Amino acid sequence: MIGFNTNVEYNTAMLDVASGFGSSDITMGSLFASAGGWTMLSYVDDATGHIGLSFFTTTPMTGGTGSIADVRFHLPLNGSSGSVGLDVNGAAGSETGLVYTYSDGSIDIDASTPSIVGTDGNDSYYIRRTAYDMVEVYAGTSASGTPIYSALLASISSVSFDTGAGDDQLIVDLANGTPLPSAGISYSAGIDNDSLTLTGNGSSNAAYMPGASSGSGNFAIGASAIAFAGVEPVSASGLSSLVVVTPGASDVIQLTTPQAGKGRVSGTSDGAAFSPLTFFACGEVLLDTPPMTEQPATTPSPSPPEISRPSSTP
Ligand SMILES: [Ca+2]
Ligand SMILES: [Ca+2]
Repeated sequence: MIGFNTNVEYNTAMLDVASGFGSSDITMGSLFASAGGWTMLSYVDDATGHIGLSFFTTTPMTGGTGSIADVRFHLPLNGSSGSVGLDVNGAAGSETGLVYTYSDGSIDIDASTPSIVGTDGNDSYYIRRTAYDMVEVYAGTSASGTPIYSALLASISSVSFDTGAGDDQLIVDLANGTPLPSAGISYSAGIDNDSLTLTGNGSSNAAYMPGASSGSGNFAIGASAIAFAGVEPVSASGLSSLVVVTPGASDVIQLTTPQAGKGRVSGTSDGAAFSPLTFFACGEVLLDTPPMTEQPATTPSPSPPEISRPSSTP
């Protein structure tokens, strides 16, 4: 029997690991997994910041490179940027001819780019700016309960949502102003039927810019944007001005009224379908189908909104 024990001590103010025996955050690393024959036991005490790892095998391995265990650290909500040390230790010396040494490590944390990762099920996230210029993210469809994430808007550069499989939704509330940091919001919605909803208080201007590949694009608000991928229905309401900018040179656009007071833009641009946009309660809606030789005229659209599009073609 060949075996050894390793401990990793970490700072619980800056890192989280799922607690208990066989923690879901600890997996056998590539070296031992590929060598075969190794057994790994793990125990995490997240209250004190202790990871205990035991490895043993009955079959000597010939050698190789890679990890022996992979630990998935999480940042606590509202964690701060900085470097946090990892104290790696274990029994001194060697066992059964196995020679090993330990060295400490560290993790550099960049808290300015928070990433919210969803599940394989249906996830809903709601993001808003507060009256005190904080960004708050809630799990759900409104600002109810405790935020799962919050930070000063000025202290972050971007927010990412990676929602994976399932019918996911992201609601961006502009009621207190834009919650978009300088580098914007990234929304990677994964497979299944995912939605993006923008709600304003009548004062924001926004531009819906579907990308060349279906389900992708940008929703620009002010100098920043929501970059999305894998999104099917998009909806926007309560905007002062909404511009739809198609990516290609040849568009086939349908304008429909799915229900009273709501408009819907769908169609293809250069033959590729773009995610349909449903809109309502917008001051004006412009359809910008480049290339253009003139600026589009604007049409006030109280309710239901009307669409104006450039009358000239290049
Ligand atoms: Ca999804
Ligand atoms: Ca999901």
